[in-house]
Amino acid sequence: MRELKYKSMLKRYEGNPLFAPEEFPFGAADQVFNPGQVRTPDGRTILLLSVIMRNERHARCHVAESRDGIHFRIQETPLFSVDPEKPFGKLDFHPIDCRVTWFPEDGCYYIMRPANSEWGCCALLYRTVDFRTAEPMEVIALPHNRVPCLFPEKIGGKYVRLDRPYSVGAPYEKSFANIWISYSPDLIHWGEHRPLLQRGFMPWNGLKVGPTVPIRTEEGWLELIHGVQNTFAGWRYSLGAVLLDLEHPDRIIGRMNRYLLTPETPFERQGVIPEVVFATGAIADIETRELRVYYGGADTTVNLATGNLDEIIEGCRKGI
Ligand code: BMA
Repeated sequence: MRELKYKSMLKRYEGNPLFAPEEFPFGAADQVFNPGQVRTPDGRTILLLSVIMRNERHARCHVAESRDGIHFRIQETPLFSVDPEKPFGKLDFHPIDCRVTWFPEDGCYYIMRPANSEWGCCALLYRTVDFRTAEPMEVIALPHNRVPCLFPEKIGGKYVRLDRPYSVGAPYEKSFANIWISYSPDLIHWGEHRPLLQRGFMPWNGLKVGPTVPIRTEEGWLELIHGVQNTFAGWRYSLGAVLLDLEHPDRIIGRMNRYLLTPETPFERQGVIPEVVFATGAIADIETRELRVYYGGADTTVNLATGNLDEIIEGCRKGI
């Protein structure tokens, strides 16, 4: 591979991709991508892989588990697959892009994810304790909304989430999107919606910005975002970062203008959907200050990039 010219704050793992469809152990897959990600209290890394099998009509989600964050064992039975008989099953024909939040106060993981069907794309909420089964809780966003991300603790006594509702009315390829924040007493009923971050502060996010699961740091909530640029050759997805006030997460206290990661390697530039790096969250080690981002490349592979928390927070604060 040709040497990349610019140093990124996120360093790609030299063994990328971590998951490629050719190596999927349970049949012929075309896409293994966009993983939900979380670290368990006992230090395991859990990924919720978005999987599209060759010649299957619908996607599935398989859980992968690792002790070292590099070598994973994939569970054969999907955590989510399409079954119209299941609760919310008739809304749910494309179970990908899970957002996972470990919520210590409730002693469980919450999974928010898009559910796509002929009814449009709404968002579902699940709860799990073991990633073997997930209990369906509620439909928590109307179409079109595919990106709710839950904060890992209550703030001001309420659950808080970020999401990215679609604009409606524009032609699909021009439909823009911004990040909103909202609150709930019980995870089921959401309100007090407010706009938080607007697209278009740099060309790499000219069309859309969307959230990931926020990470608590001493300096504020570190929030990785995706940004979409509309080019004549199609959409290009990059990753960026903003910092939110710990007690008032509706306040942006820092924002990197540069992207953190943009499609540059063959795994990111070529695949089913070219020019995509896409993350649903990241895993931070507050002690070692390492940030690990498991991200989809070109909607085809799973890759890893690591960075230093302080450097990224500083980047947000300085607005580089
Ligand atoms: C988004 C989502 C992601 C995907 C990205 C690029 O809207 O659908 O699953 O990675 O588009 O195709």
